[in-house]
Amino acid sequence: MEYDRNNVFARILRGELPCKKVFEDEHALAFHDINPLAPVHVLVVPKGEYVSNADFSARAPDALVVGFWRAVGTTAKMLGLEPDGYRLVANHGPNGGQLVFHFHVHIFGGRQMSHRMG
Ligand code: DGP
Repeated sequence: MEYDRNNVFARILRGELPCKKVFEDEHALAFHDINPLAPVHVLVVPKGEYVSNADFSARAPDALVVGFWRAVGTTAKMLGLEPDGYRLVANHGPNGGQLVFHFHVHIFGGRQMSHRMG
C-alpha cells in the first residue's frame, strides 16, 4: 500500500490537527488516543512516511528505528507506567485491525490487561 500523506497521523505530525501531546523528539511524537481503550492509552508515531511495521522496519534509517523505540520507552516511563507495567500493540494491515496507515505503537496501561492477546 502506498503512503497517504493526508492520513490523520501525518496531519497531526504537521500540526494541522491538534493532539494531547505526551512526548516529542526528532524521531517520534507520542499523544493520547482519541478513543481510549484503557485508563492510559497513548500512541507513538515515528516521524517519517511509513505505512506499517513492515514498511518502517524495512526502510527507516537505523537511527530512526532506535530513536523511535527509545521514544516508546521514554513515553511509558513519563506516563508513570514503569512499576506496574503496560502493554504495547502495533496493528498491521486488515487482519491486524489497522485503521490508520501511518505506523504507530499503542501503549496501554493503568489497569490489568484482560486478554493474553487477540
Ligand atoms: P489502529 O490503526 O487500529 O492501530 O488504531 C488507530 C487509533 O488511532 C485508534 O485507536 C483511534 C486513534 N485515532 C484515530 N484518529 C485519531 C485522531 O484524530 N487523534 C487521535 N489522538 N487519535 C486518533
